[in-house]
This record gives sequence, C-alpha cells and structure tokens, in this order.
Amino acid sequence: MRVLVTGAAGSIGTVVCAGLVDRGWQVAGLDVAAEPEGFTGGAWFTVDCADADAVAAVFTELEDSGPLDAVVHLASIPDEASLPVILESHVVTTGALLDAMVAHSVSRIFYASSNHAVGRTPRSDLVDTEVPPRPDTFYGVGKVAAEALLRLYVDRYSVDAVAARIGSFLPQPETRRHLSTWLSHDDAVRMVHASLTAPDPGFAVIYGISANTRAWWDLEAGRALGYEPQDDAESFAATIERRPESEDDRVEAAHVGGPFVTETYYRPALDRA
Ligand code: 15L
Repeated sequence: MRVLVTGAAGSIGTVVCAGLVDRGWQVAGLDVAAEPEGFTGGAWFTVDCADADAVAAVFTELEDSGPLDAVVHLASIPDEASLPVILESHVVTTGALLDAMVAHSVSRIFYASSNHAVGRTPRSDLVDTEVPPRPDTFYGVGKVAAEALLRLYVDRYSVDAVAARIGSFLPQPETRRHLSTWLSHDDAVRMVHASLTAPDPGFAVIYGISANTRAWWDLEAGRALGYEPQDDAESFAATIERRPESEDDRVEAAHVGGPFVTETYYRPALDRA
C-alpha cells in the first residue's frame, strides 16, 4: 500500500513516516523543507501543498510508478497566526490535496485536525465528537473549516476522510493538562494506521490522544475505526504532580483548549499596515 505524507519533515511527520514504513507502507514524503536525514520512505517532494499545480504534479509523478492508496495530511502551521495565513495553511492545502485525490482516484485521507477545533468548550464531562465546533483561535477556525471541506468531498466524491483532533503530541507529557491531552508517538502511528485501514469510514472525526486515565476527550469514535491506544499519561503523573499546581495549570484546566483560550492568543483577524 502506498501513501503520501505531507508535513513529512515535521515533528509528527517524521514519527508517522517511520512508523508507517515499519508497518509495511510505501511512504512518499512531501514538505516545504528538504528531505530530513533518516527518512526511510521512498520518493521525496520539496513542495508547498498550498500550490495546487505543484501538488497535482506530485500526484502525476507518483501515479507513474503505480496507484497511490492514501494521503496523510499533517502539513500546517501548528500555532496561531492571522486568518489569511491560517486559511492557506489549513484549508487551501487540504483543498489542493482533495482536488488531486479526486483527479487521481485516491480514496482515503487522514487529516491532522486539532483539539483547538473545540478548544473553547468548557471542561466538564468527557467531550465526544457530537459537540458543536467551538474553536479557541483562528488556528481552531482553520481546523473546523478543513474538517467541513473534508465532509464536502466525502459527500460529493468517492473519498473517505478521517479527521483526528489531536491533543498534545509529545515524547512525554510535561504539564498537568498533558496528563489529559497527551498523544504518544507510538499511539500516533497506531491512530494513523487504523485510520488508513478501517473499512469504509466515510467521514469520521476522532480524538487523537493516548489512553489517558484523565482523558478529556472520548476515544470511542477512534476505537470504532480500530484505533486502540496503548499508552497512558498517568505513568508520568507522579513526577508532574510533585510540582505545586500553578496559576497556568488552573487556567489551562478551564477549557479543553488550555492556553489557546487565554487572552495571550487574542489578535485581529487581519494584519493591517
Ligand atoms: C495543537 O493543535 C498545537 O499544534 C500544538 O502546538 C499544541 O498546542 C497542542 O495542540 C495542544 O493543545 O497541546
């Protein structure tokens, strides 16, 4: 099975590419950055996936050596930015990839959405995938819009899409919030692999976290696709809780988006001269 991974030189991308290769996938990497040392996949494309012509050319080149089965779209700015920058980074890139998928009959996409699509949801019970979108930033707005675009293409064309609202992807949890939001490296690979191999997911939204004892998000939708996380942030709780609870910890515990909800992240939508 062949997969194109965007953002392949990034922090999630390098882990996911290596993990998919280990699981027998033929991996092609795409990134604005050059091929990183240690990339164990096959072809590499140094391309901006907001450039629809460049993306179309990548699909044509890949097709020359056999069919492409899936796309894993991880490329994006992983932080807050102005609205136009966000829309290009999350929505335009997704649109360029979806158009190329339709043109080349590629039927599966995994999309790295984010918990910030619902980040403004107050912390109370376990948040499931039925809650309405409630972004905490323009970054979250971009993720909500990209999820909507995926839904449109699933409804119109022969495309299956899994959008994973990823929590905190880190080698290990570092804060109290991470005890609830952590996604381990190994679980990230399990999640992507399950999303690419689940039979007929249609359009699915899942939460991308490990099997954390203190999870804020419901793992049920992911489990329904075969994502069985094996790690639990609780193993790190003793070390993290040895530090006294800070004001930041308290603020971060108020909404599921944590720090992104705070006024530090308020900014105008448009950068004006
Ligand atoms: C994300 O989606 C961001 O890309 C990352 O920078 C973290 O803020 C993470 O969420 C999180 O919520 O911890």
